[in-house]
Amino acid sequence: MIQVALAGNPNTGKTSLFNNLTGSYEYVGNWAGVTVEKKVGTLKQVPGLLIDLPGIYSLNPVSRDEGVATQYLLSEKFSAILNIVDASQLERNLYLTVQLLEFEKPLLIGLNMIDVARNRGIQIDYEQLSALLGVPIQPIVARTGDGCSRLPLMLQQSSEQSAVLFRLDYGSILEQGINRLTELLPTHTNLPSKRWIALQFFEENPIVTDLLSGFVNREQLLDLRQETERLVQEKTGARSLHQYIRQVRGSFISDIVKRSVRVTKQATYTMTEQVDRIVTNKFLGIPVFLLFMFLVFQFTFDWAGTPLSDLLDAFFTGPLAGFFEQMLTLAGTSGFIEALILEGILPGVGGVLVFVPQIFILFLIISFIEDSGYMARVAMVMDRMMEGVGLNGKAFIPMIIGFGCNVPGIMAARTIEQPKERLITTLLTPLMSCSARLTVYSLFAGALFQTHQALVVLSLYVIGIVVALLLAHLFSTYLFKQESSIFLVELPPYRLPQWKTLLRSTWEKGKGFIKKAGTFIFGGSVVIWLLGYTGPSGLHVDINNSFLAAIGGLIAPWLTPLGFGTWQAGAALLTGFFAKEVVVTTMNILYAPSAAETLQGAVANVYTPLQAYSFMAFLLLYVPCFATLATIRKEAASARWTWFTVGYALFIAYLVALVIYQGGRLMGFE
Ligand SMILES: Nc1nc2c(ncn2[C@@H]2O[C@H](COP(=O)(O)OP(=O)(O)OP(=O)(O)O)[C@@H](O)[C@H]2O)c(=O)[nH]1
Ligand SMILES: [Mg+2]
Repeated sequence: MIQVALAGNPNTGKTSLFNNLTGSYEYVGNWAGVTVEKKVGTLKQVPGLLIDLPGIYSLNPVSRDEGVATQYLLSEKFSAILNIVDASQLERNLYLTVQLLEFEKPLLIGLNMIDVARNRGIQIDYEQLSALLGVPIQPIVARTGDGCSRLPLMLQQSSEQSAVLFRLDYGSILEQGINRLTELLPTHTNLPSKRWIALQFFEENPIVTDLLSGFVNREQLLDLRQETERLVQEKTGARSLHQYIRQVRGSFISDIVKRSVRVTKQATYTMTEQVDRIVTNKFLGIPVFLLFMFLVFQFTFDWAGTPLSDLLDAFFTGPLAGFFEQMLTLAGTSGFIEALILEGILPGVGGVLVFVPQIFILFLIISFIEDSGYMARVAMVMDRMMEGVGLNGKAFIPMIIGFGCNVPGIMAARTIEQPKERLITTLLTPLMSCSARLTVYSLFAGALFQTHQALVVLSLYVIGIVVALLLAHLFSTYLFKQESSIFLVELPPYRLPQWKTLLRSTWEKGKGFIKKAGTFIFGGSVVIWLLGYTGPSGLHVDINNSFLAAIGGLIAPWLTPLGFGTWQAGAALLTGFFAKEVVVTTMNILYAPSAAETLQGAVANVYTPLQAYSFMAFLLLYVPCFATLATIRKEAASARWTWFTVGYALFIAYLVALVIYQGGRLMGFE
């Protein structure tokens, strides 16, 4: 069985190919840094595993996700490397290829994006290139699958052969240094190529340096590096050893490119350039983004989402409930079971499922942002504002992904280079309004703000962003020592996403929501209903004397200053800790809308618009859900920071809701 590692620069189509060859679906998007963990898949055509890795520019890692790739190559057993190279940016991509060749494992190049290269008039002589590098090359279009079907067999062949010997001449001084270092290395270890290790060490690759200090005296190592660097500087005038090595590789590569590539027409990026002139404009950038978001909500609510959702609701509460009622009567079930199903499970699960249209529309639009190339632009546009608060534009990418679900958002923070900025982003991404919270907004906005739904919801998203930025400023000033920041984001060319990819990506995000409804929310409905049905005084009590009322009543007084000091609100918020949609489930069971009335009607009777807005703001900011906290715990590797998140979130939520409600009353709203 073969085991092949996929390696290549970011955003070159590795995951697209992985999905194609393994039949799985992993996250694909048009910006650098989509994949942040290694993913293993089973090859369809030949027995073997394919391992998708985060994209890297070099084996010398800068950020945490890049470290994953280098670490994998160093510590895992695999039979070959499949190096994905972007044909439209050959010269830059080959820099990594050279380092992979030096690694001396069987290597195969998948030359991807040849469709893009062709459009730009880039003609590559594959055979010549393959001969110059000494490895097989297969041209492919990973997005459509063209040329990909030959890869598995080629991989199998490569895996059986030994690696070709690749020797780039680094000049006598460095070669001497390399020899001296390799002599220091023990012979019987499962280390990769010694030459590779030596070169990476001279380049100051931290992972390799750590690895080496397990075998060789650290001081001896550093002395050797210093001496070699000094000699190289004297002889060549290079600034550093690192720069010198880059230079040698660079001139080798440009020579190869000169001999195998012909550009037949002048590059024209007119479409991308014209769009960028507006979208990334210094003054227009942020307004354009806000307008885009506004249209998103207009679409999600007024134009498509809510009408569809109303239809679903009518179906659930009408024909479906009727059908269940008849079936239960026919089966002659007890009153208890009947109540459990008709007043607990059906409204509990159905009440959340009716929001499927809104959520899927939102996911469709997020997928569009991801796959079109707009994502990196938003990061760039936001960079100046983010820098003002001690982060950089890249931190905005996790936040946008967080609009879908906070969990992948937090994972995306791995691509941020500075540890401090990464941690702050991890801690603040939960303030982004995720799709689960959208169900609650839909409920309240539909009940109390019918004419301005999109605007009200947009304002909540903006509150989340603004609070996150303010806190980022606070945290980076008072909690962490300052570190200098670099902002490197690549602007990929815009690509019109394919429908197939978009729908697939939407479904992959949305299916979790449906699954949750069938499992977690289903179970939650049963528990919540039981807690509302039973009480300290016995079975089947009035709901106001139930356990649920007792539990909710404990925190209700605390909520009174915020405008929603009822036990129902208290109970709903408590259950929301498990998943934010469960708030809707709880309300559906608690307010038990009758046939003549919808839940929205019931809510409109209990809340004023001001109270509703305060409630939504509180729900947006208070404790992250359980899954999000677990992710923070893992990514920040600290229980303390996890508790810190719970603490600051509760505090800020209380403060903001208080200001909204009390301020609103002072201004004469009710
Ligand atoms: N035109 C064209 N687009 C492609 C091709 N292969 C991939 N893409 C697109 O390129 C973008 C990046 O694809 P991914 O598969 O996510 O790239 P990746 O190498 O896994 O990226 P990272 O995980 O960030 O390192 C997506 O928008 C793909 O649809 C191709 O052959 N031609
Ligand atoms: Mg990827």
